[in-house]
Amino acid sequence: MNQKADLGALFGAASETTTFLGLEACSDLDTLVAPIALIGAPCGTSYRSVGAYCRNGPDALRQATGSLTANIDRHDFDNGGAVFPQTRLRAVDCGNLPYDEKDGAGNRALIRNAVLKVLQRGAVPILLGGDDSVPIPMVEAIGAAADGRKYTILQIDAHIDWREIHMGERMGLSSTMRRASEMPHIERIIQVGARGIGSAATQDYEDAVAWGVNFVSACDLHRLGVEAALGLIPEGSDIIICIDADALDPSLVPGVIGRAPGGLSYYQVVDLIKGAAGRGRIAAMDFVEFMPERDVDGIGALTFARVITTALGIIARQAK
Ligand SMILES: [Mn+2]
Repeated sequence: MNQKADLGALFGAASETTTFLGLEACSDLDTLVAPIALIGAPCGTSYRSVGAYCRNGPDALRQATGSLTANIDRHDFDNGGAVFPQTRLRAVDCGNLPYDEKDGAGNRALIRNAVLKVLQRGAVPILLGGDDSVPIPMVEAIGAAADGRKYTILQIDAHIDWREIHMGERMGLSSTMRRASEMPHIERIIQVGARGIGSAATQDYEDAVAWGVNFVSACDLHRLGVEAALGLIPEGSDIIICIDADALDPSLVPGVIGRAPGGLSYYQVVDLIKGAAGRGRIAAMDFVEFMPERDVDGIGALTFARVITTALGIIARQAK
């Protein structure tokens, strides 16, 4: 039996939470009133060989915030004040979308419709994956709501996700940035953190460069700092930030299917999000590829949930 003392109990929190940070739940997107809406998307378009391997990601990330639910209004040094500086700026948690592992098209429609509703209600959608296929319908929904607006994608990921097709599937997690590049409302893509060997061939990388992607590899980021990436974001941009958990070093987030040494630190990721918000407006974010079954004693859930918490505070501050 585990007799370890629990931080939540020390803070006066219940050890279980059904929503991220114990935030208010919103079960009906048609009545959503909040500046930020979290949506769990356990499955998008999975490859048959591995299935919906991140389906437990959203709930594990919520559970990782259990110890903080009683002190969400305390000073958060990573946000320079309470996570949400005013009660009206609090995010709501819309729970998980239903899914059918064998019905990628159906899952994509559910994700697209949910994100579109959030945007129509004037909130910033925060998608919790699921694998890295779930941003494709999210980015599509932003296009449907774009009204002529153009967007910059800041992708933070160990892998570039530029395969045309993989295992017979065009809408899977290895093709996310190539599919985004084909959407007319995407005018710029900045990809940060690539390293090691992924599913991409050299030709895929060259296709991305030919499209106009700016790459800041993990190696370059460590050598040059986050400004190397932030300097590529024009002032006043509308920004979609796509974060794959494997962008972070596997010593910080072991709970991923493709651990890649040489990854980013917590503060490098935070400084990228803060820096992006300082240059433009964050329109949407996704946090994908967290796989609790591969985590080590909850360390990755803690770190990734902390990145999400900090991001919520950054977005709440731009909603003022
Ligand atoms: Mn990815």
